[in-house]
Amino acid sequence: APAPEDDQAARAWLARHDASFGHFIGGRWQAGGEGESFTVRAPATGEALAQAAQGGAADVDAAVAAARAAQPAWLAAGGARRARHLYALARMVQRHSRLFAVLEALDNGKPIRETRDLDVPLVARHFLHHAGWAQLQESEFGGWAPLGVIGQIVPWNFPLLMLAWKVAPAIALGNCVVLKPAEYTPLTALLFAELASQAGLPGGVLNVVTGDGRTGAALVDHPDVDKIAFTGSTEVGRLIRAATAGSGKSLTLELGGKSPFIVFDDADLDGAVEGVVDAIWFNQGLVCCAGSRLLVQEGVEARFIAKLKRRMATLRVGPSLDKTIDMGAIVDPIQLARIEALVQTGRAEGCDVWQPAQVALPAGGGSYYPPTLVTNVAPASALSQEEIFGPVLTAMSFRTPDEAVALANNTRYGLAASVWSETIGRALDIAPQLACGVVWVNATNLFDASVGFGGYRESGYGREGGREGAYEYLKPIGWGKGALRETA
Ligand code: TXE
Repeated sequence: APAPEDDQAARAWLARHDASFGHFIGGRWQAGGEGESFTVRAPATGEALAQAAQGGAADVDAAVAAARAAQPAWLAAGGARRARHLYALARMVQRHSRLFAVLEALDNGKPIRETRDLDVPLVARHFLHHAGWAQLQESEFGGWAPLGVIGQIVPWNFPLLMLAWKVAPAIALGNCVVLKPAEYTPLTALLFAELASQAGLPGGVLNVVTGDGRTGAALVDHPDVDKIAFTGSTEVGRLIRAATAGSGKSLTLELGGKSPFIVFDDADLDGAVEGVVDAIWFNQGLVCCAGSRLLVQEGVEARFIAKLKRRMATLRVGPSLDKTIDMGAIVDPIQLARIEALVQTGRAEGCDVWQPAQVALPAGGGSYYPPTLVTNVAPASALSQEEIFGPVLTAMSFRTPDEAVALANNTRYGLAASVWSETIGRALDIAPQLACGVVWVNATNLFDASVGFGGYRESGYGREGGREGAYEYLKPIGWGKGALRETA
């Protein structure tokens, strides 16, 4: 077997900090005010990687104050100078890409191939893209001002990439940020903040406070935060919406999904099988827009399912630093238990659950779940309706395009969809009938910093990326107020 990816640099970084981290506030490390901490583990083995500080109200307050203090000068620096900082951040990520990729794989459990080839390059791309918007801010958004101090709460499935999606547009347009990474995966955000500071980002522009939902709630409730941008579960999104109602804070929510993957009888079936692999077994299915509901046209259903099962049997599940694996570990035993419980519910409801006998799970203390196909699922059943957030695909068939649309839209979510057909007219006819923010045709899980991403219905609202995403961090300048310097 090939040697696993070398993790020496990541281990050295952890050792340099004695595997113990405070918050990164105002351009420097600060011990957590209340002394409480939590253990960060490697999902691949269960090994303890580090202790991180459980942020309390005082830590959040210090971070918000640092962001507030830094914001006038950051805005006054102007778009061209901010662009230079964002270019420097992109170059910093590229220069340390291996360290970021290894640390992310260790902390999250996802395959190193994915962090190396997708997460980290996309992070750099986000800073490069938004450097462009900073450069154009005065000409393109002349009537708009930044919001001020932004609280950003991100999940554990793409820790560093979600940082980039949120931090890049916010700071490009003259805001300052307090970011709270997810408690399972705080390490790459801390590394990013430290290296950003070394790359010349002024203190207070980006502050990182670690901790669990209590820390997130303190950030949401802080009176001097102008906007909350959240990615995570629909349940927590609902709490945050209630908590910010009437507060005057802006809010964007990127929440769960149950995205359909629709295969017509004239699709390139082999291509569509590879599409399914990318849709639901990429990142172990821990993807908000995962194509978790397969809808296949009746005439090709049996053939397609047979091909899919053959392909599933070749998937390799293993530890994140093994370069040959297709799927890594589930981020935490709690999330693994959630997946197991939902599949168990499916069994109890009479669904057929299939897992390839050929796929072995690594022994030891890691959290693993095999690629799973569920058939014989009723449209109203839990497995059809609930976000499983794991490597579990449910499959159903349809007869007509109208039936495909009805099944696809039969969910409380509305994030993404994927349509497979060799008849482009048919695909383009279906796409606008799907109630979701993104539709891919003969493709899936494609992201770019220039394209607004976000959902409808219980998948949340607001867009991230591109021009639409930029407006989420701006407000129209009131009558009689000065130009971009209004909030300074
Ligand atoms: O998410 P949470 P969890 C879904 C997925 C998963 C389920 C639960 O279905 O099974 O959510 O995962 C912070 N105020 N997704 O419990 O709790 C938390 O600390 C403010 C979909 O891990 O939503 C973390 O930083 N913040 C998803 C972030 O919210 C709070 C990605 C997300 O965690 C908070 C993750 C509170 N009251 C899970 N409570 C996606 N759409 O990509 C928690 N947090």
